[in-house]
Amino acid sequence: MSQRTLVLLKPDTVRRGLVGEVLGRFEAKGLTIVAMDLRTIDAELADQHYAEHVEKAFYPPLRDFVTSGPLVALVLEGDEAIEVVRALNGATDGRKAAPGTIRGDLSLSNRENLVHGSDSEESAAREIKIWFPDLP
Ligand code: RTP
Ligand code: MG
Repeated sequence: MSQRTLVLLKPDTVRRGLVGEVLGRFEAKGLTIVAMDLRTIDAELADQHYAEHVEKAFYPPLRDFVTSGPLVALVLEGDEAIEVVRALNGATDGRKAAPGTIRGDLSLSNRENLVHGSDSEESAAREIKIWFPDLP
């Protein structure tokens, strides 16, 4: 079933010059870019995006990180795109993520883990509306 998912190439991806590398993996997999934008977000948008995490202890440093510089927000589309993107991203903690995944190959951090991918159809719909309210 074709799905859309919200993906972020977080500020560490941009700072480290890995946008091409990471985006290339999604493109090579066969996913289609249907929206893409480089932007620096404020705390309000971070709080909206991470609504499920705002009360958690790890959230304040996460908010500082995601607002620390430009990131690339995109919507990817394809068959089972939500699960496929999460598989390509790998486990949350880059130190534990399997080799072959984006985080497993390129991140050594539990916070600065390069990418975000929506975790369900409900999350994808909610997040796409937050980041790309005008996308048809
Ligand atoms: P994401 O939402 O970014 O795709 O990542 P995820 O589902 O694998 O992980 P999630 O549990 O949703 O956590 C969101 C982001 O918060 C940072 N994090 N820091 N204990 C910590 O310090 C901690 N745990 C999570 C990561 O940047 C994670 O991607
Ligand atoms: Mg998550």
